[in-house]
Amino acid sequence: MSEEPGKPGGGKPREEREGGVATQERKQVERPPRFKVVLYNDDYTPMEFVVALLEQVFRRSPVEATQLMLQIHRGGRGVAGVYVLEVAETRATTVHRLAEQRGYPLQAGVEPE
Ligand code: TYC
Repeated sequence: MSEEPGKPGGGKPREEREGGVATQERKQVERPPRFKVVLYNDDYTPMEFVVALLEQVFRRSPVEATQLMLQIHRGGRGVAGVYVLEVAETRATTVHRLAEQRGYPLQAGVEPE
């Protein structure tokens, strides 16, 4: 007997098609994909501003924030934090908003982990 997949109400119930309880159990243990918020170096944003931003937006300690800022300053880019997509995008947007308010060209991007 055929299953008629396109027909509403036809075929097997969703739970059965997708493997029932097994699907739900697998979903519970799967980690959602994570995304890096990457900060880029530039020649104009003050070091103190980047350190303060890493402390306040990315919850880094003063020592961590200073070390990370220097790493970005020397290496061109660095990972400020790793989050689920919505949080990563919100933090990158916050970086742009705070930098723009002060007239700094600081750039942040979001990329898959
Ligand atoms: N290069 C900047 C300076 O010398 C400091 C800086 C560090 C800027 C990190 C951006 O993501 C950055 N003032």
